[in-house]
This record gives sequence, structure tokens and C-alpha cells, in this order.
Amino acid sequence: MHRLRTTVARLRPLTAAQTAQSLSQPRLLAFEGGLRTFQPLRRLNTSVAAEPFLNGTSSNYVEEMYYAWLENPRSVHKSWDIFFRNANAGAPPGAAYQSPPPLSGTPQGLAGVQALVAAQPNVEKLVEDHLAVQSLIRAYQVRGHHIAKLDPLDISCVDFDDAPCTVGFQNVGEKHKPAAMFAKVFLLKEPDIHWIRIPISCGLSLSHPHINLDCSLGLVWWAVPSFQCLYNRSLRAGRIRPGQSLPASHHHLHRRQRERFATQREIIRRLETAYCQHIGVEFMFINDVEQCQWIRQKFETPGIMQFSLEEKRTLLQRMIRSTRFEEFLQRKWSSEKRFGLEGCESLIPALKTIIDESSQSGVESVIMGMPHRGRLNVLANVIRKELDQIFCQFDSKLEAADEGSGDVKYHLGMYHKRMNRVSDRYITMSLMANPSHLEAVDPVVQGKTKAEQFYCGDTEGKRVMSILLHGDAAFAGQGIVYETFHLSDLPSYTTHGTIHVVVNNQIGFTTDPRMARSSPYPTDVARVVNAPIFHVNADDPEAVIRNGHNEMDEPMFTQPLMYKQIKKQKGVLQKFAEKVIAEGVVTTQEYEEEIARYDKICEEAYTRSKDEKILHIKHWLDSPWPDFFTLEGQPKSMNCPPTGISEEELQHIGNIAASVPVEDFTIHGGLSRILKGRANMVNQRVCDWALGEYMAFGSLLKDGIHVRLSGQDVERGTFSHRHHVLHDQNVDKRICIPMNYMSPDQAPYTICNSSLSEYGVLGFELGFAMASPNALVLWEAQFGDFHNTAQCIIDQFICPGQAKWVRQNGIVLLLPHGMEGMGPEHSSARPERFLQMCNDDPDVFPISQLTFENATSVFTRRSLRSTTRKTVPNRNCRRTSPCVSCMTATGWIVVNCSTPANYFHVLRRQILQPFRKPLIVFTPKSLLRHPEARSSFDDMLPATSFQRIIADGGPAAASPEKVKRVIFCTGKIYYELTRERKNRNLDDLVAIIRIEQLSPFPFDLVKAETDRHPNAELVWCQEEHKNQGYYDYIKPRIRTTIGRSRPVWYAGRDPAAAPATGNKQTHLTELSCSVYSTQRSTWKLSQGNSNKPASTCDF
Ligand SMILES: Cc1ncc(C[n+]2csc(CCOP(=O)(O)OP(=O)(O)O)c2C)c(N)n1
Repeated sequence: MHRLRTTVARLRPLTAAQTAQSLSQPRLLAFEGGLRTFQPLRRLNTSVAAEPFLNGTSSNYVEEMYYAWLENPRSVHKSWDIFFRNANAGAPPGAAYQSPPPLSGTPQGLAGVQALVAAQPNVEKLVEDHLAVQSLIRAYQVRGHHIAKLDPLDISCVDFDDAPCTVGFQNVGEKHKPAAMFAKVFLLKEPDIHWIRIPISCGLSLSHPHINLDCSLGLVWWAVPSFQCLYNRSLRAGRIRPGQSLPASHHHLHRRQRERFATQREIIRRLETAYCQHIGVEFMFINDVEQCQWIRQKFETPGIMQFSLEEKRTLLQRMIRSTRFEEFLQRKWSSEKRFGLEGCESLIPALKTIIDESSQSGVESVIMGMPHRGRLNVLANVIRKELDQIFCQFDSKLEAADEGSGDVKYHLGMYHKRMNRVSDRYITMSLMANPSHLEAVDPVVQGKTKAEQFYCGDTEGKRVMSILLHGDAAFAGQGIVYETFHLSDLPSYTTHGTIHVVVNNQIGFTTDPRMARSSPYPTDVARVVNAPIFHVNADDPEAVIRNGHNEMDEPMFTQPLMYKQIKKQKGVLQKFAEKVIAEGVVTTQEYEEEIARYDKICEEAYTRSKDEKILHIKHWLDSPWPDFFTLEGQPKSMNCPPTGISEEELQHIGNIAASVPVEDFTIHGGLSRILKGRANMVNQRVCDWALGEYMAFGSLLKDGIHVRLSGQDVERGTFSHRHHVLHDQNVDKRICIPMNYMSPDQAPYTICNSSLSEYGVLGFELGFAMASPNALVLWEAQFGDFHNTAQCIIDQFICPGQAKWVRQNGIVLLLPHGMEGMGPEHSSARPERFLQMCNDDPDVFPISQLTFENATSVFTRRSLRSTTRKTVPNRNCRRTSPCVSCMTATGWIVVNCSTPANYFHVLRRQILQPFRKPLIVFTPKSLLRHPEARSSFDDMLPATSFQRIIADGGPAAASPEKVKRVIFCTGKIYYELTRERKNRNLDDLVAIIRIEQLSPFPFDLVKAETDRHPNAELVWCQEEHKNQGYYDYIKPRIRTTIGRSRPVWYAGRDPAAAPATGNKQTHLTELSCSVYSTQRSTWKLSQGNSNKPASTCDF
């Protein structure tokens, strides 16, 4: 309707100014012989808007006709010629179509039509006939799929609002009354165009006794756009330059326009052939007229669906492979789940054809994501994984050779580069590993595709493309499908189109479609992005056999009638083979030989698979990084170099961060102040949080590392602290990204505000980070609280990805976190959940940390120095550090940095360390502007590194033996604790130690601190509720560190069901209980150390 409305709007009378303008602008007309200039006497719009037939559907038709007439007045029927001439001659509204020449007899010349004569009664009828036939054509285009033969079982219960569509011959019968039904379709489905009158002679009321189906109608039959339309569109889209002819591919359209006389019977026959066979197409809702026309042409061209003998042979061969593969698995492992393709075997030739065609068009890399159904078959016959490698996955006795816990065979990924025989070009295919969580892999595939396109400079998606496969129930039911669709046209997320294939076996486990979705088709979600949808009878031309969810299920329990029907069906291959043998495409003998040949291939692979002694998960890697690892797939070193940078570099990046690097660019006054503040900080050699981040990104970019930061409102920063994109206050949409002015040979910086989807966007960025180890890819949650709508990506991909799929990933999650009285949903990034998934053993002090005492002491000394602004170069830093060896074994790294310098270091370490590991960063809110949360440039100079803990650097450190209490904490509460300690004059009695890297837990450094304070009480203080935050993770680890020799006291909020109170006053009271209260927390010792803290402790 959108398109109709705009068209109608365009046909409204022009204003005087518009008319004058249109008259003064000659139109360029293209036709087969070249271009000519047409000076319109008057625009059609001025007079025709009042014509009764010019609205809704007809206006579109009339517009096309008008352009055709402009191009060549003889290309339209005489009645239209007269109408347009009258309109252009200034006929008053409503009068233009009343003076045509008679239908029969000698056509009148121009002179005959110049005078406006009285209306002829049959002319109006003729116009109505034309419009009605146009409506008929449109009805088939819009609703032909309702009656196409799509269901191999003939049991489909697709519910189109109880409005059965019975256009055409197919469904003419007692049950349906075509004329009435057709009218009903329009009236019911589109009440706003109820004015359409449907004359009985237009071919719609086929049951009407007086209709002559064979009478010839003058029609613009295949309603293709005129050359003028095509020419203008091509010009606008920049596909041709002014004066240049249209490409040859458009000429056939013009030629076909000549074919404009057909009988009603012929019209309907051809429409049914095009739209009502085994493909039902939904495309008329697409807003882009050109795309619509392209699809119409593909469907309406007679004979377009015919295959050559060679194509049929190839199809048969592929069907044999697809079918016999499933049968082979069923024979050999009849009691194993394989999620077979039975009934949907034609998926394999379909995918292979897509890949062949894409490769021929220049695609070099195809990235695929798919669920369980048919996965092994796709691996074997599309990606061409060695069959023996697939078969040995069925051997339950084989042990895995690789690290990690691995995954079941129908989740593993694959990467393969091979020659495409059709195109004679190399093509790389990867199937992404995925979890059971259906559809979760969709955004991941898109992200990886985008990254590959980005790295190879493919700005139009012509070299790298993605294909996503889906089940019908999952496609309709999982919201991530919708979220992923909404990334499809966003500049920083588009992959320029994806092919989605829904394998519809009309069931979701045991649930029928009637119970699984409310939309008629499972694919209806795709309409939101104007994707054309093709419903294909997978049985074409054959029948189908289907199993239940997996081969172990008894489907008759839940779908008895459906499976009775299925049992009656012949196999797809069998029926297709019978057909092609009958057509003489192959002989029976050739067919049987082909089957035997493939069976032999399977048997031989099976024999080879028996020789395998061990399973290698790494053979199933979907995203190898060959140059990053050794040949054995190991990190090239176990050292992490220092992450500091030179003074000059800090100054240079700081200056860029404080400036507008382009001329004549006006920024907002408030932003000027922020930049001035940055300049001051650079002068004073200090960083706040935003500047620390700038330093990290800028220095990596200078070293050729691509940095990509994505998330909701990240460009400015939710807390208005980042401002990485400057907006010219005087020029609309003019922006400047200073980070891209770092140095001439720097890597590009991408910062992109994302759509409001955590699940989709985090999945996308995870996929982006898979493509290359040499990029820092960060996703920022608007508030950490919202990461849980992306929980599946975190739980299924990020934390266990390496353990399941031997695949490393260095994605960084920035999760704003902190109890600041902002209510239950803007406070906590739920650290407890991330920590609960960490796999460092709470009860075991890691050997690697014990054996590197030297390194430990070095790290500790540096920690002590951190706040004194003097950092001594660390000569030992090239040794394998305990933190490196611990980090390689963990699922992810979790940090909560309290200083900009440490944040800077941890971001740089993410790239400089010799492996990739997801990094979870709890980032601050109020600390962004906290005057004490600043770091000196000294803490970022060469030889400085990330500090896993920051020990107390004040009076308590000077005489540790005097310290009565050691408070361990993390994050922003440190600043509240130090302030209160000062207020209470306890600086020498209480040491406050920040644990900056929570996981892997810094056992070695915590041990050094507890050893230094043997007589002090140990307290863990946090601002989160007791059952949340870090306590449950930290407590057992500290106790392991000290050999359970001392209790670890808790200071903080009580347990709670919600993460934070919504009441500001309650928040403040809770805070004082945690931090300031002498009763509950740590300060009571000032009055005498016999009083233990009243908070709980646990031995
Ligand atoms: C997110 C999610 N929820 C539930 C399941 C459990 N489950 C596995 S397969 C399946 C049915 C899927 O139906 P469909 O998408 O039509 O694919 P089919 O198995 O029929 O090919 C369900 C509910 C799952 N794997 N993922």
C-alpha cells in the first residue's frame, strides 16, 4: 500500500510552480534507437487526478501507460492515446477520457481526437476492462502463492484470514465461486480500496455464462516499466550517465512490451504458470519498484523455468548424493541421531546451485550458518568435508585429541577452500559452529561476513556473502531472527544481502504450525525488510518422506495423520528419477550406476574412518587464523610484552583527542569545553577514563590494529563522555571522527551506534571478531544490566566457545556497572553471573603462579608503585608471566578497573598478548568524571603493564606490620572506602587493596598481600548485595590463598532479590551500611580491635 499511496500522491494535481517547472524541463526519453528529447505540453497530473479510475492500483498502471505513451504514442491502445492527448491538451478534470475514436472502423487521425467529443458508452467499458485485467494480473502477482501447489503432503493449513483465493482455473469448482471470491479477496484484505469495480467481462468471473474467455483484449500485457522509467531510475541510481544508453539487459523488457494482445484464457494460463505452480512468490510488498520488476520478469518470462539436459543430469546427480548420504547413515548408524533431510533432500542441489551461481558472479567466500536439520549432509555434499572425518564422529569410542570439551557432531563448524567446477574459480566456504540454541548463530554469521567484506574492501557484498538456513518453527519463533533482519540495512552492519533458506518440514519437534505461529507462513518475519520470499515445494516434482524431529522419535505419537500421509509418499529421488528417465535425460542403467558409484564412495570412506584412532576437533575449525598460531595451532609465545607507550605518543594522541582535525568545522559549545578539558589534562600529563580509552584505541590504530566499537549510542557515549564522532553544528550530517586522523598509515577506526538489540548486535560483533585476530572489537552495553537480553551469546558462544570449538575470540564487552541509586535496571551488570562461569578452580592455587615467585614479586612491587607516579622499567617482563599461563586456560578474562591507566593497559593487552580470549570489563559511570579517578601518563609509559591487583600505596604500605585490617575490594567502592578511611584517620591501620583482574584470580598477588599483613583481619567489601557481586567468587579463592588460616569477613549490602533499590534514600542508607557504618563494617577497630566486624564471615 505504501507504494500505491506514493504513486497516487504523485498523480495529484501539481501546484502552479511545479507545473511551470515541469514545463520548463525537457524530459530525456530513451528508446531502442537512443535518446530523444520530449517537451511535454502539459503534465498528465494536472487533469487526470479527477478521473474516477485514477486511484490505488490503477494509478500505477496508468502511470506506466503514460510513460509508455510519452515514449511512443502508438505503443498504447488508441483509447489511451486519446485520453493522454486530451489530458495534455488541457481537458478539464473528468473529461479527458470522453473523446476517443470508435473501437471498430478506421482509426481517427490526430485531428479527430483534438476536439473533445461526447463519451462513447463502450469506451468506458474498455478502460474498465483494461483496469480489471490489470487487477487480475496484480491479483496473481500478489496472491498467486495462495493457490500455488506448495505442500507435498497436501495437508497445509496456512490460514489467510479465511479468505480463500480462487483466481484462475485451478480452484474453480463447486466449493468456490471465483468471481465472488476474487472480489472478496480485495474487499476483505484491502478494505481501503473497496471502490474497485470488477466487470464481469474481465476474466475474473470465469463461471459466468456469457463470458468469452477467448476474446482478445488490448493490454499492456507484461506490465514492465517503460524505458523512460527504467532510464530515469538508472540515471538516479548512477548506473548510467546522462546521454548513455540503457544496458542491453533492459532491451528485452522493451521488446516484450510489444506483446500486448492476448486472450483472457492465455493471460490466465500464463499467470498460473508463473505464479501458481511449485513456487509461490511473495514480492509485491517490496517498496523498490525495480526489484519488483526484476522478479516479475524472472517469473513471467515464458519458458524461464525450463532446464537443459545437462542441468537435469547435474540435478539428478546431486539428488542422488543427498538422498544416498542419508540412507547410508541410516544403514550404518540406525540408532544414532543425525537430523536427516528426508523429504527435503532438494536442499542440497538448491544450495549447490546458489553457490555455483554466486561463484560465477565473483563471490569468493561464502559463510553459512545452519541448525541441525541436514547439517551432516551439507557438510558432506556442499562444503565437501571428507566423508571419513564425518563418519568417525559417529564412533563413540574415539577420544578427542584437542583441548576443551568439544561438541556434538552436528554443531561443529568447517572451513574449506576449493575449486568450484562450474565457475572454475576458488571459493572458500565456512559453516559456523553453533550451539543447540536455534537461530543464535544468525547474527554471528552476519558479523563474520561483514568483517571479511571489510578486510577485503568489498563494499558491495560482491565477494563475500552469507547464507543462513533455518527450521520453520525456529524462524517464526525466535526473536533473534527479527533482530538480525534489522541489522541488514544499517551502514556499519549491512552485509548487502543474505540468502535465507527455511527448511520447512511442517513441524517443530512435535508441534504443528497451528500451535507454533500466528502468521500464515513461517517466513512472514522476512517481510519487514522487504525480502522477496519464494515458497518452494521441496518435492518438486516428487513426493516426500519425512521423519520426526530426529530419527529416534516416533512421530505417530503426535502427528498420526500427517505420518500416515507421509508413509504413502514416494521418495523425492525416486519420483524425480522416474521423471527424468521417462524424459530420456538418463537411462535406468545410468541412474543405477550413479547410485552405485556414490554408495561405493561412502563405503570406502567408512572403511577409512575405521583407521582413525583419535578425533581432532581442530579439523572442524570454522575460522582458522593460520599466521597467528604455530603450525600446531599453539600461541607463538607465552609472553605478553609491556603495554605502555611513549610520552610522544601519549601527547600526540591526547592532542588529537582534544582537537577538531578538519577545517571549517563548528562543534557545539559544550563539546568545545570538553575538548579544552582534554587539552588541559594532556598538558598536566593525566588521563580521565575517556582519554585513557582514547590512548588505547589511538595507539592500537597507529600500530595497524583495526578498532571497532559498537553498541547503543556509543559514538557520544551513554554518559556523554566519549564524543568520538563530532557533528558540525552548521552542516547537516557532516561529521568528523578524529580517531581516524591519528597517522597516515593507521588502521581504520569504526565506531557505530547500533540498533537497539543486545542479542543481535553482540552476536554480530562476536562474529566480526572471528574474522581476524588483529582487530580490537568491542561491544558496549548501554548499561551492563541489559547484557542479559544477549545472554545466549554470552553463555553459548563467548564463555565456552574455545572449549567447545577450539576457536579463540578476543571480543571485549564493556558493561557499565555501579550502584549509584539509578534503580534496579541501571545499576548492576551482574558480575556474579560472569564470575560464576569462570573456570579457575576456587580450591586450587595454580601451580604456574607458584613457580614464578620472581615474576610475582615484580608484579607486586609495580603495584605498590602505581599510585606514586613512578614506574621502574620491568626487566623481567619478557619472561613467561603467571598471568599469561593462567589466562590461556580460562574461558574468559573478567576485570573491573579502577583507574584509566589500567583500563588503557587491559585494552592494549588484549591485542599484545599472544592468544585471544574474551574480555569482560565492568566499566564505571560516576568514575568517568571523578576527580580522583585519573591516571598519570607515568602509569602508561613503556614498561608499564596492566596491574592485576593494585595494592595500597599510602601510609599503610609504608609499615604493613601496623595494619590491623586489610580490605579487599574492586571498582568504584575503592574511592568511597579511601575517603571514609581518611575521614576516620585510619590511613595507617587499614590497607585497601583493589582486585582489578577478578578472573583468572590473581592468587599469587593476593598471597603476597596477605603474607605482608599476617596479623591483619581480612575483609571483602562490595557495594552489591551479598548474594550478588563478587563475594561468592572471591571468598573461597582468598581462603585458598591463605590456606584457610583466617576468616574473610564480608562488608556490604544484605542479600536481595533485585539488584538495587529504586528508592534514592534507601540506596544511600544501604551505602552507608556497607561502607561507613561502624556497626556493620570495617571501621570499628578504631575504637579497639577486640570488636569483630558485625558482618558475616565464613570459615
Ligand atoms: C532456542 C531453542 N529452543 C528450543 C530448542 C529445542 N528444540 C530443538 S529442535 C526444536 C524444533 C525445531 O523445529 P524447526 O525449527 O521446525 O526445525 P526442524 O527440527 O523441524 O527441522 C526444538 C523446539 C532449541 N534447540 N533451541
